[in-house]
Amino acid sequence: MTKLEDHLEGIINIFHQYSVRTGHYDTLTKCELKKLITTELANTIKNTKDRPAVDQIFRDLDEDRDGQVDFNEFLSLLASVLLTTHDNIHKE
Ligand SMILES: [Ca+2]
Repeated sequence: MTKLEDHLEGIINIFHQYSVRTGHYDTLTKCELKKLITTELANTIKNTKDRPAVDQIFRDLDEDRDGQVDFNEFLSLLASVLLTTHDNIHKE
């Protein structure tokens, strides 16, 4: 596997680590999403102590409004996190 392929698989593995916990094994509940963000993205998404902020992130991601964030919906969070990380690297 190449380095990039390895990273991509790593992202999927982390999503699954949280998605399997409660409810459907392949989607994130709000609680699982919050745990993932506060644990795995602690340096990137800062305002997660703030409950309304997490609620807002969840609402924005849950495009089909089924109360779950699936991997497809999670991709928009990944895209914005990648963009922020890229911007920050150029600022340093
Ligand atoms: Ca959904």
